[in-house]
Amino acid sequence: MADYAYREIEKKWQQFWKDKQIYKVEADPSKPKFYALDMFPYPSGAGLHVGHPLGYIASDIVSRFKRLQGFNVLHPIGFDAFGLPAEQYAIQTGQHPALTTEENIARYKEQLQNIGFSYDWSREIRTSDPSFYRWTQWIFQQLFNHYYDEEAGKALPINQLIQQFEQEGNSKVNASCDEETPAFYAEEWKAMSAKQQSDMLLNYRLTYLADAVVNWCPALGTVLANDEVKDGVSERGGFPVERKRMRQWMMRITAYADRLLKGLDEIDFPEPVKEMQRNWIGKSIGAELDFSLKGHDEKIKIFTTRIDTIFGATFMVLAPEHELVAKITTPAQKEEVENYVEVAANRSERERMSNVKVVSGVFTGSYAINPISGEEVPVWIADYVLAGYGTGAVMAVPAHDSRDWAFAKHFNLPIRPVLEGSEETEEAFDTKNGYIINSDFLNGLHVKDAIAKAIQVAEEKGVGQAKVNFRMRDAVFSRQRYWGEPVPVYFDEEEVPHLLPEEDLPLLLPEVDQYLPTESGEPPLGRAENWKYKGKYSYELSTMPGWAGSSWYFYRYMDARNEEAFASKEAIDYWQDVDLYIGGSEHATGHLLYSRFWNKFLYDLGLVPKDEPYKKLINQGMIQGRSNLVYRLKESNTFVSHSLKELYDYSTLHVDVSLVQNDILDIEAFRQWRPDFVDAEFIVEKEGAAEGKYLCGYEVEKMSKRLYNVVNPDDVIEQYGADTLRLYEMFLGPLEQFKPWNTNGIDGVFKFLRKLWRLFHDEAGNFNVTDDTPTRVEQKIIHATIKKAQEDIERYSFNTSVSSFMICVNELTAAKCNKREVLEKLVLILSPYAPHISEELWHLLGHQESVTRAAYPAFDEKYLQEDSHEYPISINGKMRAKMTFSLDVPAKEIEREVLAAEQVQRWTEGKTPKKVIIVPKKIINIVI
Ligand code: ANZ
Repeated sequence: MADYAYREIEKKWQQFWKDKQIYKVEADPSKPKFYALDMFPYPSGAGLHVGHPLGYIASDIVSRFKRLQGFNVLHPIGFDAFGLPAEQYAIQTGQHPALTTEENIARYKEQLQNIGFSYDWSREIRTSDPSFYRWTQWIFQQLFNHYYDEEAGKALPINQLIQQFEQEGNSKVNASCDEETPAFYAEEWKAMSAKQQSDMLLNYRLTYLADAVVNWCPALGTVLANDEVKDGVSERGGFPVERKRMRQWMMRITAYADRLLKGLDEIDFPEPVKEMQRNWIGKSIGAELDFSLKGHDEKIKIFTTRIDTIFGATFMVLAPEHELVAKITTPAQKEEVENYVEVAANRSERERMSNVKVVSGVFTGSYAINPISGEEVPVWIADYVLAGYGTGAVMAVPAHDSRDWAFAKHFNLPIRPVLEGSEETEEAFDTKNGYIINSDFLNGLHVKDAIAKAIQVAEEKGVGQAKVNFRMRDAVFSRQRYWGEPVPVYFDEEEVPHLLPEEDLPLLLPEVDQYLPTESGEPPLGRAENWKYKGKYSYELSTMPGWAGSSWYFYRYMDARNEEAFASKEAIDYWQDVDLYIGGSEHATGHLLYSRFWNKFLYDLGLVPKDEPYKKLINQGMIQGRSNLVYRLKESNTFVSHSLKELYDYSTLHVDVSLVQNDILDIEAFRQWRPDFVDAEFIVEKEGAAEGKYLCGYEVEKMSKRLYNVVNPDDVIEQYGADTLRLYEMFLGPLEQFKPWNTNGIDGVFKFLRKLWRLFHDEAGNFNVTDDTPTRVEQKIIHATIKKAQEDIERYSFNTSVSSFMICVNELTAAKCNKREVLEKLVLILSPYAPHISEELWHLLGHQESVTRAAYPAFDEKYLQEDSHEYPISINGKMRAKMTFSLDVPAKEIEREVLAAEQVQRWTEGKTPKKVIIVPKKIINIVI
């Protein structure tokens, strides 16, 4: 083989790996394990672009490196195969989403295989496969069958709770449950009907049915989770989202809020992801206080983080949705209040929170009584108070809260400062670090002590207590869509939900005639004919959300074909957890919170060994597109080149990047591109390097079909090979950074591989490697590179490794080194990055086994040591000279030679120095 024939080489070894099942892995207790996981892709119709494999390449490098280091590496891939796009396509074309999904997966697989990933394909999973979603349904059932016991600090079987209800009611139960859950005695429990008992238990189950205000997206015909809604529109498709009250399956993730928060301290996640999760969970420590109402029996419960400011509470505000609003509104205020409530109902929480500058609200006509000071204060409603947070009611302290301040100013309500130094301020004085004034028994106390004191008094009076609040809400789990996991539940005549017996799982997704809601507004599953449990009971008609399967999929890879369990105990005991997880930062609060929650639940049940599923997370940055632009003269079909465009009146168009090389447009290809360009004319460059050519402009933006800047990895592989693609993606810059796909540098990487190839071949192209002993210089080159490459991988710095490989090959080329001892090591350390060429060279070097089965070479410090050092010589603190000494020269000898040297004597002028200090391998100091 004369030249570096990457096409043949890559095809050959991909086939070899497949035939020999090189990447198949089994649990092997004699070896340490390493689990490297990629966030599995949703197989979209567009296929992969060069941005998608970035993280996959990085995790593949780590996997290959760990294998060479003797680890047993689990490195699987699969497909997050349920989802909206396939279903939208089904609605438009009638094609079954399963078919679309199958086609898309086939394309993804081919593209992934072309890149030479070391995946164990025998463990491939698809969340839409009944053998997989059977276990998603099974986990759902376990959630239904458990409640969260605060005392035990973990999930326990619901049967234990039922027993307790039977024996002593729920007064001693300390469990996560709906706030409105009433207290009852054992007798009352026993007297309840089956339906009543079922409803009561729903207040405790970890997955439950409830009426919830949800994000309803009419265009998609479904409910969306908070993290699927961005700025009031659906994340997918950008359709408007409304607030609506609906009966939904919910996940009681709030039961795990505290553990989800604490767990963050133990895992190695990027700080921004941790911060986003902390904010999402939103733990806030404060107090609840009951204000009684003048003329009513009901009390208003408020949540405050600043009970120390209780003497500054000059009015109260309820959320417009608060249940007491209708009751306490006086006849005179009724009309105004009702109008206000109606308008507020149509504004999303986000809008209400972000639009704080527009102050609005209405007085209810009622007064409440401050339970600590006894003062009477007016009760208002305003939409800056959210129904879903805390208790949906606040005591307003305008002197110290900016929203309350704005409200008081607008409606001319009293403002009473209760913190030292706040009397004169022209805005809310918001500090947690000061002393209390104007507050009776709290006067003179520091905020912290005042909080403690006020809580103590409230408790003594029986009007309040300390309270921890979380911003996080329980997660809506229903989707009114077709292409998702069916919920394994049926309803009896009294609408009591029952789980399907385990032996009836999986509950298969039924066939329907159309993927649309029914006439009566039921989800698409309502169209399935004769779809009843035992021929008579209705199934749940909503399906699970996209995050169901991805909340536990990483366990399935451990034992992907098991039919008895989601994975065997042995497999889970061996693989334990994910050592390295690589994926996009867009999953920071969705998938990464939900899967941590499910994991903690499985941990509570003793089914998995670790409380946290992922040890380390890396977010790969996005590869942006580098778009090319052409400039068309207004109302003509003439295009003007980039540097001349300012002389004309033009409009800018995106041109497909495949028609452009190094920003030079292929004019003929452009004319063929679209019919209206067939007779396009061009005003070309008049001078410079691009003289006579049409020079395009460029812009860095999101990679997208619409902008014609999508680069398909298949094309890059065709032109340069997969090894070049892999190296190049890493070479682009640090893994976590956003960076444009700029093909201008790819030639350099390709040339590097050809140069590497030539190290092993003579001029005539014959393989030519000798068994001669390497020189010290050659040893130093290779050992320094081994050291650097290993350290780089260990800190996930892949771009710097690639440059050190380049330097190494340049230096070995300059040294004309073709020695086996050196080149073998080079092949090994390069093999995680460029596995195909490495496998080829490894075999050319005479090995029969795959390079992936070899061992990572150790670097030997002895070659890295310098044998001499150039000492700077400082005389009375000034750098005066430099002298080089071999490292084996004793200090006494160095001193003698230095003092005798002419360049030193010039400064010592014959005097005997007071001191000579020699810091080995650093510096020589002389003091005269
Ligand atoms: C009195 C007070 C005085 C407050 C003061 C703040 C400053 P975080 O930290 O986010 O939990 N609040 C309570 N429930 C609310 C709701 N449903 N909608 C809007 N605001 C609500 O904030 C808790 C604080 O936010 C509470 O403490 C309450 O105002 C307000 F100088 O009570 B505070």
